[in-house]
Amino acid sequence: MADLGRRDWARVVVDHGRNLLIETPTGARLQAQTRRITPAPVTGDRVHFEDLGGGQARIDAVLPRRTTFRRLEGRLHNRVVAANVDQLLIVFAPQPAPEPELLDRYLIAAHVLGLEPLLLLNKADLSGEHPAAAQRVLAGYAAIGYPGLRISARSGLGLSELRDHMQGMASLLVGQSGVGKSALTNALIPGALNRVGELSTALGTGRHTTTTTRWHGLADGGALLDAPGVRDFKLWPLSPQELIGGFPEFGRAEPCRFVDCQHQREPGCAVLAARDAGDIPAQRHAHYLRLLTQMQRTPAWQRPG
Ligand SMILES: Nc1nc2c(ncn2[C@@H]2O[C@H](COP(=O)(O)OP(=O)(O)O)[C@@H](O)[C@H]2O)c(=O)[nH]1
Ligand SMILES: [Mg+2]
Ligand SMILES: [Zn+2]
Repeated sequence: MADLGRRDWARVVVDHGRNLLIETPTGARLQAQTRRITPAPVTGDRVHFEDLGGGQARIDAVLPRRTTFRRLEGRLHNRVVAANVDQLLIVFAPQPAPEPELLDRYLIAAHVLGLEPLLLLNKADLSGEHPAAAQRVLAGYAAIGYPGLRISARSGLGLSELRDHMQGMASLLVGQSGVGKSALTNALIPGALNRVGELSTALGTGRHTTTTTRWHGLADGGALLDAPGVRDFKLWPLSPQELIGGFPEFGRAEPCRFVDCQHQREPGCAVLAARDAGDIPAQRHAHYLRLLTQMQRTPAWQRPG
């Protein structure tokens, strides 16, 4: 039997479908084509490759993934956009105004996919009314138990603390457009975007550079991944139990009368009682109900592969 462990492996740092850029443990970067293999390699994957010379390589296999990050595309297509991510850095800002429901969807995804969530309130250098509202959003999540940091890509506030949180981890930046993900990538890794931009141009697929996820390796073995161009983030079909797991404050309410309670309008529901008492944020429960209804309307309510 072939000893796969002794063949060359590399990290996928940019993927454009079947055209990829891979980086070997010694830092060499190669343009790679992939065979028709399953799963198709994505950014963050560790792959086995054959060096074809002249900076070209062919990917033969994808090593087992520790984790994946996905999103729903279209109605049912569950697309893996990055592999081997440890932590989700969920960025929001005073401007554009926070979308708590989007933040909730990212937090649910982190729970279901086994990623550590860290909320980042960027642009904390700004002052005034909008920043106060954003600060309340961060405080609300802190009360539920979600960790968060106030940072500024512009002034550098909080970035050393953020670096501590990133130590040795592969961290994926997510969040709505305009919150400062690119600015943050450049603040944490000066020149990172230019470097990858040049490499992507070399791939001859420059037009994709704004939509693909990129892996920026860090000296301590960790990495920062940014996924520019994602306008929205939709969850794939989840079971009620998976959804509920994304609301840890529900689990802290007293047990409900029915063990399989979905906290909609069941009698003896402790979650509804806690919401009415103000112990569970009404907005979080409303988001939960909306997502539950959406999931139940999905034609094939099944776990996508
Ligand atoms: N005041 C302030 N502006 C910022 C900060 N970070 C980013 N911005 C600005 O916000 C806008 C969007 O930033 P960008 O990095 O492109 O956001 P992205 O769409 O999430 O990648 C730009 O005009 C940035 O200069 C920050 O920490 N403070
Ligand atoms: Mg950007
Ligand atoms: Zn209940």
